[in-house]
Amino acid sequence: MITTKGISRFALVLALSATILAGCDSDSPTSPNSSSGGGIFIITGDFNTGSTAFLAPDSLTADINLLTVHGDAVARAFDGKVYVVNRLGADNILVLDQSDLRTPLIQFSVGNGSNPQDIEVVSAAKAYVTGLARTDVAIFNPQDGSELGSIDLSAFADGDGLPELTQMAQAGSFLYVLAQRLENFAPVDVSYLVVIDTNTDSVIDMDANTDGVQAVVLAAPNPNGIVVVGSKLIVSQVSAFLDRSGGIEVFELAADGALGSSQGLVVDEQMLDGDINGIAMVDENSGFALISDENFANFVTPFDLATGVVGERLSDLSTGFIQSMEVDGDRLIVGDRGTFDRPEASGLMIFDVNTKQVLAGPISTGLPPASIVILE
Ligand SMILES: [Ca+2]
Ligand SMILES: [Ca+2]
Repeated sequence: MITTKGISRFALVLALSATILAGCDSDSPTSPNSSSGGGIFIITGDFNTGSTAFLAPDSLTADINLLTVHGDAVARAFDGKVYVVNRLGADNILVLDQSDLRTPLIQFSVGNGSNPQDIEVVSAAKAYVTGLARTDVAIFNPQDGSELGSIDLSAFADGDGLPELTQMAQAGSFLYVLAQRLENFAPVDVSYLVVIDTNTDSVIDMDANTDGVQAVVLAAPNPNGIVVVGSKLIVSQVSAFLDRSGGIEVFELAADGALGSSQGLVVDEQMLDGDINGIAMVDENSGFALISDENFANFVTPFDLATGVVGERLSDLSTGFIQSMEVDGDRLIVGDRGTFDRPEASGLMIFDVNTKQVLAGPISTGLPPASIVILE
């Protein structure tokens, strides 16, 4: 459904884009409502109450308040299903079919108090789950919620006994797990990238010259984003807040997904002019970083890993808290939560990844947007 509002904005954007692109040999301009796939699922919330919303591929108006979820939740999507990770206090995973986002297929516990952080689904009947209060990567069957096994990572814990296992990514048969290693939310010393062989569900030793099984030491501590794209594995690392010593580390990946060498911090927090809170990648070089400054104002900054060049901050954002952003084809979808003075700025902001210009938004999600997933 294209609304009247959508058509007028579409026409305006076409006119603007035509002006911008005049004289250059670029692709046709991106439409604000040209999703590459099955639409966008959004977790919304005000930290007390959580809900969900959906933006259809051909729409600029979201369907809101589809289903009540935990007030602190994130979503992932795999193979036609949406997985809602209900974090501390709920400690469960809710599974939806993307064809019916109002009716859960199953909701299963991942351990009381486990504070789940991420789920990585490798097949219909096998998923890996991390939790801040667990020292292992748990293996669940997301079809019936049964726990199939566990990969012990307690050897990678810091002094408080917990390794703070958070986000994961898969490449080939390899599972990459971030171990933040924090005490009271601050990095202790180094953080790790733990590599797991999903065929054997065992940790791969990344240092053959040292006794025991080692993980990879990240270039800076406190990782908060991991993306596999093309032949690269890319990790954002915030280090300590306000210290400007984090950045974006790039690893080469072999054709089978095995980890190659690190290029170190290709883009750092000095260049980004703030603390990095996450990344979204367009391709293996071009991406966007979520940045907060010394006043906790939030920004989105484009970068290029091939050249190391950091671009101008995107305009039209409120400077309010941004928890999530994702690339959808030629569009960047940013979840702007608005500011205290401008709560009406809350919603999805849509940008053209090539021109960096705003295409549409804010598109209201009911409660402010907290976690965005692109459906295939
Ligand atoms: Ca710890
Ligand atoms: Ca920092």
